[in-house]
Amino acid sequence: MQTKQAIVETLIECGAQTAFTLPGLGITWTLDEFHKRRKDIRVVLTRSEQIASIMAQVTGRLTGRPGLFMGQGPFASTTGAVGILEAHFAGSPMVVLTETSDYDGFGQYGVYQTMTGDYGGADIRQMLGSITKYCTYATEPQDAVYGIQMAFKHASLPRQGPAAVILKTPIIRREMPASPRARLFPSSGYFAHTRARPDAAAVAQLGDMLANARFPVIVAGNGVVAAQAGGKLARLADLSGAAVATSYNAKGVVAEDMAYSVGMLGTWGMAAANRALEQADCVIVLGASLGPDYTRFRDAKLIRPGEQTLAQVDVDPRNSAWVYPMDLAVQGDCGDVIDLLLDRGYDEASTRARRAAVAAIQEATGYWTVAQHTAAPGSVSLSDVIRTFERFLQPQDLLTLDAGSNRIWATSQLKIRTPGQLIVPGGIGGMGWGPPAAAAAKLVHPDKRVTCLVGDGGFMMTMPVLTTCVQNDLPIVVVVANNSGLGMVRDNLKASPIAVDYADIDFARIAEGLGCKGLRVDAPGQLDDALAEAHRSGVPCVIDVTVDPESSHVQVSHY
Ligand SMILES: Cc1ncc(C[n+]2csc(CCOP(=O)(O)OP(=O)(O)O)c2C)c(N)n1
Ligand SMILES: [Mg+2]
Repeated sequence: MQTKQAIVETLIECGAQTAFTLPGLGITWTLDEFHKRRKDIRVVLTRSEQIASIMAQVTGRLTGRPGLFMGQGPFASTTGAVGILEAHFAGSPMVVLTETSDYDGFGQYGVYQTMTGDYGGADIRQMLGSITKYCTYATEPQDAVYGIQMAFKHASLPRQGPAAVILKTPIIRREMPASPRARLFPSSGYFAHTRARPDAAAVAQLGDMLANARFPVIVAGNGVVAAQAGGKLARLADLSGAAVATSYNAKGVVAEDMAYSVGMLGTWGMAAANRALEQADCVIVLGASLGPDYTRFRDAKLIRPGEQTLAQVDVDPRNSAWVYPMDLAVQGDCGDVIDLLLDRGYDEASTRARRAAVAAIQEATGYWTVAQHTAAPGSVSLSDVIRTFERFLQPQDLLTLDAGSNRIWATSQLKIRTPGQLIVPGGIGGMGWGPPAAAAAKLVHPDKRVTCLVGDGGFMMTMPVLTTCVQNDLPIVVVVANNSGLGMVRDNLKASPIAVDYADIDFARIAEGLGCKGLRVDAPGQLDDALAEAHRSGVPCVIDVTVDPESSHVQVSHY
């Protein structure tokens, strides 16, 4: 057996169902083996490594199992770094399979494509080593098999993230040794794992904190998403009356139209969430890192060590009491901790008082309304776009976001009524993430309607994903908030705009050329019909929405 066959067998054994790739050199050498096993593992051809890596990351995020990205060394580690880095920051399980591109061992002899780390070349191990949680370099055939097994193991264990296997290219076509001294074993035994249970006494103390506080606020993060514990959290909030605020990654982990919800924190979140933290005497952080993006760079008014009672739960003890000192830090899976918290009683009178406090905050901050902004004739405002989404989104929908002003209008104004419906680039927030994310979401959930909201800038980066959607029958709908430029940067530059304006582009016509349906919207109210028509069409569709450049994220940023 050649190594390439063992590689494909091992990937299948490790549970990989789909490989996203744009192949080259060593990866090309493996493809005939994928062809033989095409009933057991699907290979999705993308139009760039960037798109492949994002699709793999989102597959990991949505399934909880590593998404697989394969690409040739120089490109997987550069163009493809976008999705890997997002997985690294957002804790998405993902495996990267790549190679050194040194052909039949010419790493020392020249500089074309060489990624071995030899003189004149580049060191892919260093490049990927800094953006993955596990990175191995397989220089022998058996290392390739064991490396893949370990990559799936590391990517899957908390805190989940990307793991890379770099193959020294010549081994891919070499024979597997019949009985290597470093013996190989079947994959499944390497995934043996039982979760560490949280300490019952510590959770009892946490329960006392929650029960005895005047106004407790729970901050839910990615850990609640990863533990799929949104439903339990909703029950706990119902029972205890605690307000639930979320990080950016966890926006919508509980329905944002519930009485206990105050939405997402931060400058680009909801005023109600920030106000709730200001008023809290107790903050319980569940699986959230408390990163600067949603704590407003440790805003002194929000989380106040010494003044509020603070507790943090995380699967990784290094991530508790990281950004702020805590009164209590509990190691454990958020779902397990919430289970224990649900087991105790909460005083009904204080639950009622807390609910009234949340309602007062919602009322005072205009939680139930979308900010108004009227557009110039012939265009729509981002306020109009978000209002349409409030009407449009049903339980069968998934929505992916991208970057820019359009995203900030969504995170700060749109209430997600179906838990888990929103899929965001909460790691690095790269432009161009939303369209491949939507394509991957449709692959994972073919029964759902999938829509992406993206700016014209972001869409131009990954527009070719639509051709993969056509090829694989993935009828996603992309709503392009087209303000002819990098709106967010333009708004920040204010009076001295430079390097922010694009010429007008007709994305509906481009869509037709790519084999999709294209629609145009240039007046408020038209988007409702366009969304309905696009989703009825059953083919990938682009809705080019002329957005008033005056419609800015500054209008909805909180303090
Ligand atoms: C890949 C990448 N490059 C640069 C940035 C920095 N950035 C954030 S928003 C933005 C402008 C986005 O423009 P567009 O997608 O058209 O959205 P708009 O702000 O116009 O709604 C830029 C350049 C980024 N987030 N990602
Ligand atoms: Mg734009």
